Amino acid sequence: MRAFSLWAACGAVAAVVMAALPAQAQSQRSAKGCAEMAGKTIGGVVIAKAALVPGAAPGTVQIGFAPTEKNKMAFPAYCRVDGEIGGRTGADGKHYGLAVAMALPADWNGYFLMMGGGGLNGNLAAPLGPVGAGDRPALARGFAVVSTDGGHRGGGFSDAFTNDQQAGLDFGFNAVPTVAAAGKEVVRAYYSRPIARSFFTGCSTGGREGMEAAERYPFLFDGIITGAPAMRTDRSNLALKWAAVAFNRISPMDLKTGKIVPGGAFSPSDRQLLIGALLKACDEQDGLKDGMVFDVAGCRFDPAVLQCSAGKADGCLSVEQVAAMKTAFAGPITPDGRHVYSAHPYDTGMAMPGPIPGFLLNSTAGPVGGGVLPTSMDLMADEAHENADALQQLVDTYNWTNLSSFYGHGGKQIFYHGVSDPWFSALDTVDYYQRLARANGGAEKLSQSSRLFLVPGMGHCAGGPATLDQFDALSLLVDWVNTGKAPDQVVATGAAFPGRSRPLCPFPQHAQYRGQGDPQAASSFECRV
Ligand SMILES: [Ca+2]
Repeated sequence: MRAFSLWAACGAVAAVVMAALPAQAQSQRSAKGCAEMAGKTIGGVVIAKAALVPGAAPGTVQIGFAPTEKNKMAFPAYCRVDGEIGGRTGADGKHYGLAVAMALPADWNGYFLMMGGGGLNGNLAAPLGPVGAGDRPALARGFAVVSTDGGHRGGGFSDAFTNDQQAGLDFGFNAVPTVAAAGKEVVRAYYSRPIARSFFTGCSTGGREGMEAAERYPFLFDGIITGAPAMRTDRSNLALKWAAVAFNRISPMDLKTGKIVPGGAFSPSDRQLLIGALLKACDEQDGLKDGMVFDVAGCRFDPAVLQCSAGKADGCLSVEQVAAMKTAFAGPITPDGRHVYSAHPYDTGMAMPGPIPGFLLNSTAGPVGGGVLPTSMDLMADEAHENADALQQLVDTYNWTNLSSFYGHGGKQIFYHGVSDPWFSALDTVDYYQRLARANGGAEKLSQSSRLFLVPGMGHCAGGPATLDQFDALSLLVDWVNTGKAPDQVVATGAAFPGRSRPLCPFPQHAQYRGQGDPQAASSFECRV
């Protein structure tokens, strides 16, 4: 309550000050103050460029990877700052340093937001703050936003930068505290006002960075959104290889190339058959046949129900196909029965095509795989190899669960994870969340500081043929931090089902149809175990 009062006071003072200034004067002050930052070093950021960006009408700014993904909200005018922290020539002769981009809106809401990265970083994303924000990116709400490339250039999945010690350390952990501290300094210098609240949002590697912030730098942020965290990529990659081996062993050979057909273990009609059988088994368990499976824990689909009585025919699966599925989805298990990674859930996106295909189509040892299609694996040797990787051990956020300092100052964390994520199993995040509960006073107590929302049908961070992947968790997180009111549900919509909304529910609850009411509307559902 004390924190809420303080913020209310700050907001009131800011409102009075801003009301006293004519709008034009504010804008001119921003324009002048913005350009003046170029060439300065603030908080360790060597600022190369600083210029005012005019406001943008809805539908004019690309905010996602696809050119069609445009902003639905107007963006305010803002000061765009570009700079670098610790620029230097690395051990391999290449340039390294933490590139930083900031958006400082003229009409600031008093909040600071740091964006997490993606892949192996190396890309400098526009500082708009779209993750977990639905169709209202943080900048559109007046947040001061910072993004970083994480310390190296290149992007994608090349790990060549790790040959440089500091670049490896920046990726491993140092980018988050360094850029957060520097970004805060720039914000304070620009507005000459204290920061009321600080937030972090990210998915995948950005999700891992959000976990890192909560675990290692508990006082940096007041609220964190963690999507599909890349919390132990060594183990999740072993799970992908494990599945690839199971599927590749039964995949047909391409007679022209003499190579396995990637993703060929299940024909398009087999895949349809599987999705149909999954829906038959699990769709209606949440009270409504709507092509979505909300009762994830209660879904007891077994692909053996599709097994042919003999051989393989249309309309059923071979013994080998059923066995490969069971092996792959169960995850890697050592000869003595130890689970090296969590199982992957059966879900409606498991056979989806696309840039990140569903888990059923996996054929390589990791997200990229380098074109190698493994058909055998020495799990123990591979695991030992990963255990000897010092950078991997530094990067992983899977083990640490003592968040007493983060929770102690009122820190709140929202996790979300697509149930059809083919790279990182949603059940691995469930496992982490359950360990968090054990380490932080039990499930009930944890739910006052951290909640996990599973997103049925969603692949890695977004997308899926039967998902609602648009949801504004950021508003709920801000409310939670400010008022202590925990989010009881997050309403989701999505392109797969126009006109439909559903509640995403805090684990272990799921959305259940009330038995009456508009089947398209979230209000016809309740969250329950
Ligand atoms: Ca359903």
